Amino acid sequence: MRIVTVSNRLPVVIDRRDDAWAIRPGAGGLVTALAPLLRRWGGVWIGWPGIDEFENADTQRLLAEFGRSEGYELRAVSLTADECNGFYHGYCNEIIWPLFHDLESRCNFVPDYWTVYLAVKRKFADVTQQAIGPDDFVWVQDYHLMGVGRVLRSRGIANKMGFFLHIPFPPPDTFCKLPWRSEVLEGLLSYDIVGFQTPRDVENFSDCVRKLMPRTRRQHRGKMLRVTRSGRTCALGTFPIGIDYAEWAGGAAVPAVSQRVRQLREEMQGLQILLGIDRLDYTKGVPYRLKAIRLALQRFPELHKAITLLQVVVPSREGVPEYQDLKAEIERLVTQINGEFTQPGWVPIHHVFRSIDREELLAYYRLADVALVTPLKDGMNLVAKEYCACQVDGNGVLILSEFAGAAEQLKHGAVLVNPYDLDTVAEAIRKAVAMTKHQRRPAMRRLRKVIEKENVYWWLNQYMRACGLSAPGEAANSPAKPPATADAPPPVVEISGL
Ligand code: GDG
Repeated sequence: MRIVTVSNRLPVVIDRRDDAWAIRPGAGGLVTALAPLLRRWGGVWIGWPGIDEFENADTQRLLAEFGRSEGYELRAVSLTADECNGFYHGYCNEIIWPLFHDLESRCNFVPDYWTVYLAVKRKFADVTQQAIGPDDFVWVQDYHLMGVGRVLRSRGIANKMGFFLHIPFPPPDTFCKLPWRSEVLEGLLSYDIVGFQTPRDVENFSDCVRKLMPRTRRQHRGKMLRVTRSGRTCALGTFPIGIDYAEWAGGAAVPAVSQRVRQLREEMQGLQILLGIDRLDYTKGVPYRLKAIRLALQRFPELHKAITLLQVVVPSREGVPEYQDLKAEIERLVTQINGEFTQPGWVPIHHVFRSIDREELLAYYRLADVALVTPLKDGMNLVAKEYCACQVDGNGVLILSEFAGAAEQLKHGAVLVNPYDLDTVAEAIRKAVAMTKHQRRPAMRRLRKVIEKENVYWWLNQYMRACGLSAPGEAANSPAKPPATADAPPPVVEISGL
């Protein structure tokens, strides 16, 4: 048996360097988690390579070479520019992404997007069908490809198939606005197992099934909910994705990062540092966060010259007008707030609009006295977990949105807030800044313990066990690879929602 994983993007970045095509491994939680599994079990990763010209001989050769050196095979799905537009930019980013984050007013329900999606999911199914043997386990990742399993079933493929949704699943009132709601539900029920980030998502999915498919049987077995329809059973379960804790904690403690933290501390002249790290996306709640900072500075003058917000926004989907508007709104708010409160020698907000390299990210995480992770809705939010893992000195405070999936695991230890409630967020900031080391340390210790135990390998093992596929010789919570150091070559910044 091999694992055949299917995701929108292949776990590599292919680009032109000095007039020649080059391939590099992608970074990010999914690659870190799945690559060792594929290496150990042998497997195939199927996805779009991220470029249109991939069919040229050079890039085909690069994919083959990369596969040989990594120990698993890469198979590319070729998409035309029109397909990328209708499927990825349209169906995925203008419909499913906002809808599943409860932001239906941002949806653009263009019928053609669905038509293109149907063609694209058939392409993914074609490549998958060619790649699998009768015993292989097919594991499809995330919202882009919910319907691939159903296409395969319709072609008589009987392999064990699983799906994992990285983003939230919305409640019925929201989900039912989707013109193709029944097709999407039926698509998901074609898998043997569907994994969600939180119990909230399983409950929402189950409520949608109850509402739209009343003749479906639902039955709890252990931690799983089994849904049976037309003789086929699909098991639903909660599998909160984790991070490679050892890698983050180890990376934050290497001498180069410690040195950078000392340097930044000197530059920040004793200020408490509040940190925000977000992809440019309206779900991440950056404008609300900035308004909460403004309110905190208006209400609590003792915060002046005592705190500074270091807000990193990573460019994403930059060609899309809505994202340009969001960028402009963030810039306007930062300018207004800095204009209102800056004094000689003190700026309340440092705004970084670019992606930062891993060593700098590790230093920011370790440096920050308070992390502000306040998405309006989020499947999990790995930034919250990475921040805590990097708090090797144990003095940080995590302010976390109750609407992030991570809140379920981190509610004991984090300061939970409703990101829309500016009063409460402003008050949480004041309290967090005033907390003593004695108050901070036990809470951070608790958070780190959960994140260390329920790490990305734990996530993988839980999922595999639920599929009846425990990895041979698996070490429950540990990677099958040496920990990376901050001296490793800079990884590519790849964020799954991009
Ligand atoms: C989706 C779901 C779910 C960010 N800035 C930089 C940088 N990053 C890295 C972080 C982190 C990742 O990007 C962001 O992950 P999130 O989980 O916060 O968010 P999404 O991209 O929306 O991911 C989410 C996730 O899937 C996994 O299931 O948690 O809910 O939306 O890893 O470290 N990395 C570097 N420089 C940056 O400037 N190097």
